[in-house]
Amino acid sequence: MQIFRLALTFPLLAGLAAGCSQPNKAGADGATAPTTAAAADTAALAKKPGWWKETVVYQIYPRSFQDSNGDGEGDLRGIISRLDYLQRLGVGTVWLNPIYASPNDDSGYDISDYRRIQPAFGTMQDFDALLQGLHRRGIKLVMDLVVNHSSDEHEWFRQARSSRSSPYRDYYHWWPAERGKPTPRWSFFDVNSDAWRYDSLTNSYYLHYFSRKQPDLNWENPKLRQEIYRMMRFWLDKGIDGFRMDAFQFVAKDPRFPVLPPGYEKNIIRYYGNGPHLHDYIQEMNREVLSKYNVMTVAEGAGSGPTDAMLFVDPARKELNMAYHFEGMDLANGPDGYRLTDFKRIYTRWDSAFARTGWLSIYLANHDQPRMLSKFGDDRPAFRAASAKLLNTFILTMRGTPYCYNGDELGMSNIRFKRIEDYRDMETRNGYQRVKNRGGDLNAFLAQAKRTARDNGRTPFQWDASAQAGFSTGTPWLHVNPNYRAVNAAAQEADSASVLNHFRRATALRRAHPVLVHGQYRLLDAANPHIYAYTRTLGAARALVVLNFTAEPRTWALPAGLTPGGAPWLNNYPTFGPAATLALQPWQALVLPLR
Ligand code: TEU
Repeated sequence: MQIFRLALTFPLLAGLAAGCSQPNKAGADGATAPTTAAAADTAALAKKPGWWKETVVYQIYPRSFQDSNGDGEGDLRGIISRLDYLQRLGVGTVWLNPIYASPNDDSGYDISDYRRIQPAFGTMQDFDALLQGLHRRGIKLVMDLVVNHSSDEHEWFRQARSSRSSPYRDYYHWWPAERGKPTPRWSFFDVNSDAWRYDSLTNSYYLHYFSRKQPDLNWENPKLRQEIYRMMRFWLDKGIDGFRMDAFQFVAKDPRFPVLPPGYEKNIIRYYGNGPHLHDYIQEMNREVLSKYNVMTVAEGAGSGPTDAMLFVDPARKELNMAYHFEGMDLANGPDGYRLTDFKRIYTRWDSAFARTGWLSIYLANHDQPRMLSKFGDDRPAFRAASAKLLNTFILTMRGTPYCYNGDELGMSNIRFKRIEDYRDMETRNGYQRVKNRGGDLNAFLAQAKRTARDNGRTPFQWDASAQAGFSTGTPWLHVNPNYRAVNAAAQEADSASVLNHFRRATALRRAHPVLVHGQYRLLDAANPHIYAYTRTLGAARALVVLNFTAEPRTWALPAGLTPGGAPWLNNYPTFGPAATLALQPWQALVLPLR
């Protein structure tokens, strides 16, 4: 069998990989003008309508990315100091989790002032410098828009709760206590799972789908909607490039709060998503705000299936650009992992539903999830790098806009805290208390948290092998994963075969080949429990992706009619035997041009 060395047979990629590891010259803000091919490409793309289809989104969890002042929390100056790193990833868009003023009950998703920067993150000047630094490098910036709820410390809520006749009263949902107990509503985070909180000041309950400190805004009220549109224009006029719309499918509620059938909470998206007038609100927002800017909009969650999701993004309806679904995420939460055939079925079903129109996001993790590698790959040392590269190959070769969650380009893994005291996330802490209150099995809860808790994905970014992984000179707000000495960006910079450099090759490949962005997707060998194989086709351009989702070597016979047209475009092993039957290494990922 002939062995190809990727660097020898595919000089373009080898050259890109080498270029990637060369730091750019720093300018005044630690910032530079676009100097690399990657930056020139992304800058050109940024001007195109529909740029959001061709971009690669990199999600930054600001609290854990880079601390610049030693207070143990990441901040905007920290991100600014890493702009060259972002540029060399070859990503086109950064999505920032909330950086607005917030008492941080839910890590910034409880906003007390939508137009101010949380002091721990910096100032508005820092924000402007960040936006400028990104734009100088041809990278777009998308912000989180959290308008299903505000913080209970927002001025609107302070006013609203002060009296039943406050002009802000109708900015929120209230149930006067003289009507008796409200009809039950389930809460995601509440210690009693109760979404109604009694407030003695006005003898009323207020609604909070999330925590008690996150009262739900009343979208029925046109004044509230106008406030939100003004706030959106404030950020768009600053020059940001779009919004990721948090929990947006939940904003519309029937204010009569009808009784829901028993067990509704097990199917919460069906009952909380798609409330009355939801699409009227989005169309109004589109008319009054979004249509005036060349921006990207993505709804977090969009109904319970592809048909509902399409309503958000069918261009004819003039609503949003793309949806992201939870179905892929809901796999693999149990102790037994997931079946690859289910994974393939879900991604294939969503792809076919969006084959003619609409657009999807492709992601395997975010700040609400455990680490992609621990959940879908294999984080044992022998397979960590190969499986992380395979998962990144998947994200970057599917149809839809890829989202990479910071750290996944290095193969960061779950921290698996042993004690509840180590968790910072209120969801986990309240969940623990809930189980304790009902005398439940706390060990079972902790065992599950090791697999699924959100803090697994929120540990500080692993920059280098120095103290606290180079994240902070102080005490980090959440423990650093002890594996940082082996898994960190600096070590991977130096290794052309690292997960990081593989990621860079994959983003470069996607930029170079429109077939990987727009090409039609076709699943091969659907029943194969070990291999995920698919083709992408755009006119005469064709590519084959073959992913061995197991820790064992496997063989896979090329279906009749598929003939590789040269050396691999991407390969996470140095070996490739071009043959009618591919011999695949554990977690091998191949992208092959087809004749
Ligand atoms: O998440 C909304 C959401 O739908 C939750 O069910 C999410 O799936 C949950 O966090 C999983 O544990 C968004 C944000 O992404 C999340 O970080 C916030 O906590 C939440 O909204 C409230 O703002």
